[in-house]
Amino acid sequence: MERKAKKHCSQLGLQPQFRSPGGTWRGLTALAAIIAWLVASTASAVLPKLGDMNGDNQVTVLDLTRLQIHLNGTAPLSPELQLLGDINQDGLINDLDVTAIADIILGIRPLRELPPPGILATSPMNGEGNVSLTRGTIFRFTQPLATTNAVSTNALYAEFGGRRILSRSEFSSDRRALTLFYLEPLPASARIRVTIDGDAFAGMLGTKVDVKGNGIPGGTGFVEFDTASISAISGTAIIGTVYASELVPDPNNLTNSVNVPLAGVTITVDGAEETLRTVTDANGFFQLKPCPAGRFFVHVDGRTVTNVPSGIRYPDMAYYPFIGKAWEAVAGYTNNLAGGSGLIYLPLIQQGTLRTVSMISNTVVTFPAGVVASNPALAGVSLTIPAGALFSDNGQRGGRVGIAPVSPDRLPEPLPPGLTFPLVITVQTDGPGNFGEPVPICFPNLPDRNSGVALSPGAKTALWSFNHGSGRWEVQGAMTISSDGLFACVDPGVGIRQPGWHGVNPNTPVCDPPPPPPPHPCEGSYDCCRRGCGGGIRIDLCIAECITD
Ligand SMILES: [Ca+2]
Ligand SMILES: [Ca+2]
Repeated sequence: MERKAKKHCSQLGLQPQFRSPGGTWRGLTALAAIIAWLVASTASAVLPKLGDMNGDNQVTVLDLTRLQIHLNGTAPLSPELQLLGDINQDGLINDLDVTAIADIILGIRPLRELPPPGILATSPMNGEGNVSLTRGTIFRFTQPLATTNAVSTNALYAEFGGRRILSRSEFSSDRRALTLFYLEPLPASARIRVTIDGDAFAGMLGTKVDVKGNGIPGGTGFVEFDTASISAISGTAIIGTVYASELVPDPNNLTNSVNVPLAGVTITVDGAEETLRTVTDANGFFQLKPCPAGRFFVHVDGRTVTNVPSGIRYPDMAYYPFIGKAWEAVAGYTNNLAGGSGLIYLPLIQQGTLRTVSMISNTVVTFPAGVVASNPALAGVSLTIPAGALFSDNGQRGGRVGIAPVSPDRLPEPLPPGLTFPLVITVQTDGPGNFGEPVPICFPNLPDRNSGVALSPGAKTALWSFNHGSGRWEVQGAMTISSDGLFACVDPGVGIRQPGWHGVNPNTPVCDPPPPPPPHPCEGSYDCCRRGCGGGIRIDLCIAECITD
C-alpha cells in the first residue's frame, strides 16, 4: 500500500517566482494606508487577517491578485504585508500561498487572523539523538522577529545536570533564525535541555512568540536532545582509505586511471580530538582504534596531507579540505568501514578558489577560470554572499570563501540511495562555518544521470545540502530553472545555510508541504516533529518520506 506520506511528494508545477525587486508599485498611497491600518489594528489588539492584503478585512480576488503581482516581481510586498501573504506560515511566500488564498475565497480554508510568530523548526529536533558535541542549536521562526529583541542569558540557554552550558546567541540577519553557539563542547552521552522564553521575543507587530505552538503568545518552551557518545570501546575500530577525488593516469598503462592515496590525513573524533585520533599511512589507509560504538562524529583533515607534489599547501596554494562526517561502528568489531564503504575521497581545492567576503557589499563567488576552462558547464554558476553574512561560531564576521565542483561519485562518502546529483558543489571557507542568512546559489541545469534529460525552463527542483551537524543530506527548499534553461536558481528565501556540500537532483520530487492543514492542536509546534502531524518540521518530514523509504 502506498504510504500516505507519499502523497505529499510531487513535482511542483509552479509558476516562476519573483526574483529581484525591480518594479515600482504605483499604489504607494494605498500601501501607506494599509501600513497605518496594520499599526492601528495591532494597537487595538485586532490582528489583521491572513491573506487580506488591502486592509478591507476580507479576502477576495483583489488580495489574490496582489499576491500574484508580488510573486511576478511587478510590485514587491512590504515586509509587513509579507506577514499576511504567507498564508501557510512556512516562512516563504510562493504559489502554495496563492493556492491557500484561493481556498479561503472558495471557503475551503477558514479566514483567520495572523497568528503570533511561532517556531517553525528547531535543529536539533526535539527528541533527536546522537547529536554532535560541537553542534549549535537553531530555532527557526514562522515570521521574522523584531529588531528590538535583545537576547538575554535568561531568554535562551542550554543546561545539563543543573548547569548552564557556556554559550552565545545570534539572530540571522533576516531575523528568522536564532542560533545558540556553544563555547564549550556539549557533554557526551547527555540529555541537553534548551529553554526559550517566548515572552522575551516578539514579531514585527509586537506579538510575543508562541513557543509552545498552542496559539497563545509567549510562554516558555524547550527542546531536549541527546548527545553522541565519545567513549572509546575497546576492541572496536573503524577503518578506511583516503584518496584524492581526482584520478591520475596509471604510469604503467596510460589508458587507465588510478587513485592517488593521501598520506598524513588527520582523523579526529569530535569532542575527543586529542585522544581519539589517527593519521593515514602511505597507502591512505587508517584504523581509528579504539573508537566509540554507534553513530559518532568525526573530522577528516586533508590540510595535513604529506605526500603531495609541490603546489599543494593550505591555505595559500591548492589544498585538500577539512570535512565533518558522521560514522557508525559496531562494538567489538575492528573492521567497521568508515561511511559504510571505507572509501573517502577528498577534492583538491584549486589555488585561487578562496576570496575575501566583503563586509559592505555582496560578494559574488564563481569558479576559478581554470576550473571553468576544464568544465564549461560551470560558467555563470555563482554564489552571492550578502555583506558580512559569513561568520565564525565565536561571532567574528568575515573570512574567505570559494566554490569547487566535485564528482558525485568521488565524495567523502557515498550519496544515500535515491540521490543521484549530476554535480556536487562544495562551498569552502578558511574556517568560518556559518552564513547569517540563506545564501542564494545557481547550479548548472545538468541532465538527470539516469534519463539524460535536463529540466525545462520554469520547472521546479530542490536544493540539497549536507548538514554536517546532523550528518545527513537535507532539502533546503525549492529552485526554479531559469528562462534560458541554463541554470537552476534558488527561489526567494531559499539558499545555502552553511558552507559544505550541496547538490541539485533533477528528478528528485520536490516535497510539497502536507495538504491544507486543518486546524490541528499541535500546528506550529516543534513537538510536532516527533508526532509527525506536519505542522512543524515539513522539510524533515519530506526528507524522511521522499528519500529514506
Ligand atoms: Ca482584502
Ligand atoms: Ca508560505
